[in-house]
Amino acid sequence: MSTISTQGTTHHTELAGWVEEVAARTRPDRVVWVTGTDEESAEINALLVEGGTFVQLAEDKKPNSFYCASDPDDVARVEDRTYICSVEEKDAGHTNNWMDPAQMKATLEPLFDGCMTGRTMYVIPFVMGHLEADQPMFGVEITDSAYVVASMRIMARIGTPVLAKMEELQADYVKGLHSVGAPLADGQADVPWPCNDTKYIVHFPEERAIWSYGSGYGGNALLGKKCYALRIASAMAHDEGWMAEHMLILKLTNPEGVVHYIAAAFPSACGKTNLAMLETTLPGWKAETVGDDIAWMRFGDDGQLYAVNPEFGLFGVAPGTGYGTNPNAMHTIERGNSIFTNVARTDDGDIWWEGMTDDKPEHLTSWKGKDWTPADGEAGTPSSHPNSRFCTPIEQLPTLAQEYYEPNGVPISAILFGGRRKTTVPLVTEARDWQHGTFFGATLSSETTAAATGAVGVVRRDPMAMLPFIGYNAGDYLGHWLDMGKQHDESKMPKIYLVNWFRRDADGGFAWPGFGENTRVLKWVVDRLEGTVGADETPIGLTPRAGDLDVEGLDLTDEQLAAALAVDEQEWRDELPLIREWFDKFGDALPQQLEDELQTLTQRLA
Ligand code: GTP
Ligand code: SPV
Ligand code: MN
Repeated sequence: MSTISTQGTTHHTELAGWVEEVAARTRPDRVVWVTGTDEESAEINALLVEGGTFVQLAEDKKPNSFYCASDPDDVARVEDRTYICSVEEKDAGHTNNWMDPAQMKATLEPLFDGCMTGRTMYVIPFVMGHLEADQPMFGVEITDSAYVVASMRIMARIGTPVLAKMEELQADYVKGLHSVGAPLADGQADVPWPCNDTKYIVHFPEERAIWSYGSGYGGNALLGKKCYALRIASAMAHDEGWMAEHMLILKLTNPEGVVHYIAAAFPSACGKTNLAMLETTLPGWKAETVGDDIAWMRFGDDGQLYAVNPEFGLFGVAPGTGYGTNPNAMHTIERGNSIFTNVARTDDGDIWWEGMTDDKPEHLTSWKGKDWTPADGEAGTPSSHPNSRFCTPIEQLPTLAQEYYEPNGVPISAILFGGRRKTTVPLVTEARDWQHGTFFGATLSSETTAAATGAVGVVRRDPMAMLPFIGYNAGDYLGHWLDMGKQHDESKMPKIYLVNWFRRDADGGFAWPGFGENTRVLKWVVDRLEGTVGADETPIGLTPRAGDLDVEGLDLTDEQLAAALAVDEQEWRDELPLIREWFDKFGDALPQQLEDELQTLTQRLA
């Protein structure tokens, strides 16, 4: 007998009404209330296999794990189709697409009319963060994609226990409505990855609601992640005095046993997951993971900033993840229970992607379903899409810190901002104070990656790595960062650093080995927090003194080290007009303190 329940209902009156209203509009064949049990999950995975969406991997390779290929036109977040529909246009200002909410709904309602015909409508109650939190952060995603159900079960805490708590509290929740936008006529056969050429990823921040149409992919469709935990939550955080940030959370213990929790904001596909599960390369140093993508941070009664990871799974960039670069991610997926999207398949029922192993398999089936050999790779056709992803339970991570389970989170002592810059930005720079650190974040820049559709490798400003995720006015967002420092005891605020693992040397290679060797940069940060090392004053901030960055045992020439660490004043003078141009976008909305910081930087470089 099926454990998939079409008989579900809820004692949460308002939710019952919303589900009914959505079903009346979208007209699915059946409605399923997702319970989150193992039996239900097995049935949904079996349905996905039967429908050709999933291919089950060999049990002895990756138990209970599935391969999936998306439509080739539905492989990443679609930033140009993503909207913040605040009531007032100014409240979405400077960086977001905006449309009047009534006009947007008038545009979307005809698309949603009957859009689930021939399909099952799933109702997924979920909570971001802990169900035991003082104020659990509930959401409900309604979706017509079984792939989304399978992925949401990994990425968030879902199902019956969540719904029970929502009912008990008659709780407020974020409403997430998602459709792939591919209704099926009577007798029409489905395709493995239904989606629509027309895509809309729409947020109504005042209503705390999300409407997503036309895409089945990750950040477009798993509405708990970027749509709720960053865009909607950042708007909540602005109203309520906390922070929702695109940050990993790392627990670092030094050889003396002193623990520091470090958060880091890097744009998409710029190294958060890797740093979050780093294998230290210095004796006696231990790194553990609290989060790899999103941090919700609130002030504790002691005046310190505490961070929780609201997610339950990892949705990581596959290519470049391997035993050499990120063994902990590899051990996590080996335990199974994972979904791999747009990677390649081996002939023996496993998966592979560029960078997983040094040796390339002799034959693969590429993410496009074609025969693939290393010769294709050499000719420039990778086996896996550059934004292919593994989706895996965070509890399988061998380095998961016990504090992941702490509902109030961990006190953050340092925040790193970083991006991909071939030039200009040195390996590590410390901000003089919170305001200067906010300037680091506000001017953060990075070369674009495959995590979003559009050109790759173009330098753009990405404030706090949140450019695609700020759910309100970006000038107000920068002001909120400054306020967080002003309203609290600066001595208890995290120290802020700017880092760059991606600078190139004269030969065009990476100047810094990165990955595990980033331990050395973290050690310098911790030494600074502990007050055991000094720093050089430069025009851009405080940098390591010769000898303070531990490079013992590193295979690095003096030239390479200098290339990684140097503050090149001419490069920074060239950067000034770019920062000016970025700040000019904000007009009067740019906080004066950031204008002051730009003046200070300009004078220091004169
Ligand atoms: P999202 O999940 O999109 O937010 O990405 P992320 O910030 O978590 O990035 P991730 O850690 O998945 O890394 C993205 C890519 O950068 C991968 O291909 C990594 O191999 C590569 N990468 C990560 N850290 C380093 C590093 O220290 N040096 C170099 N050269 N590459 C790195
Ligand atoms: C990102 O792009 O920052 C991701 C992947 O973490 S997605 O969930 O698609 O947003
Ligand atoms: Mn991310």
